[in-house]
Amino acid sequence: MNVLILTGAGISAESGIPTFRDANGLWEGHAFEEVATPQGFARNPELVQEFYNQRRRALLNPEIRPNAAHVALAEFERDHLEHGRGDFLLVTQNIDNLHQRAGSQNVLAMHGQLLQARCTYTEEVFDWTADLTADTPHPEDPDNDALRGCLRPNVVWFGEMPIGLTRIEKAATQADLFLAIGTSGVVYPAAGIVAQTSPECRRIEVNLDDTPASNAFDETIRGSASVEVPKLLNHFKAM
Ligand code: BV8
Repeated sequence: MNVLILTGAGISAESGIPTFRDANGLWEGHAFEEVATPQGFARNPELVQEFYNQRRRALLNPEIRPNAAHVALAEFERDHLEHGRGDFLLVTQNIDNLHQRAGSQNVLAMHGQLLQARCTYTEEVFDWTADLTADTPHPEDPDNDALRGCLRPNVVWFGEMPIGLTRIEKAATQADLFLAIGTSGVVYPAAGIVAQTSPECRRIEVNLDDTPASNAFDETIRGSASVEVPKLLNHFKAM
């Protein structure tokens, strides 16, 4: 049984990371065009850098930890691969590192990662936990003032190409089980992955609310990820 998982901000909500579209969502006070587009970054790099600096600092708070849903996914993946039950790929739209910290191995962060920075000249990617500002020196050429401020968050903004689309499409066409967890099904191409699965694939949506993508699923489970995901994965483990 080949398994493909897609997660969104809802899986990290119970870990204390605000989602995008809930009342106190991340975009609160900011139109996404301002803080999550290349145009917004070109218009006001300080605002955008600070938007991500705040989220990076918050993510590094020791209070923010993987929850039972992240842990259950990592345990299911280990068991699935140890018993040679088929392929497993976890695609996340989230830019936090909670899946990786929970022990998931086959994680594809299709919208990039908050704890990485990318050089706008060379595209080189660096692990990054500090603030990014216009004065941030290039980590490999710190004395070169011409390179100061050349690093941006390694995240995919609106209008930019998400990461790993070919790999995702291949996994979707070969999936026997597709779980979408904690995503509002609004942002493409992530929301279109369910339509790339074959008619034989069992598609299940785990989410608090109905979404525009709900009708594309064979089953919808309404509830909190930290409760519903461990329950659902235990059911499949027993199969
Ligand atoms: C692209 C990184 C082209 C940065 C993000 C018109 C129609 C269709 C598409 C478009 C259009 N106009 C423009 C587009 C394309 C656009 C798009 O989809 N726009 C939308 C708004 C209409 N997409 C893009 O631009 C993408 N790129 O298309 O490129 C291209 C193609 C080829 C070559 C070159 C270019 C890029 C999109 C990526 C943008 N970057 N994030 C950052 O994070 O700051 S998107 C951002 O939204 C996050 O990544 C987030 O993951 C994503 C989606 O949000 P969700 O994860 O779903 O979170 P949300 O809050 O919305 O929902 C949470 C859900 O969880 C809710 O349903 C809630 O009920 C539930 N929940 C809450 N708590 C719990 C829970 N569930 C369970 N348990 C709980 N406890």
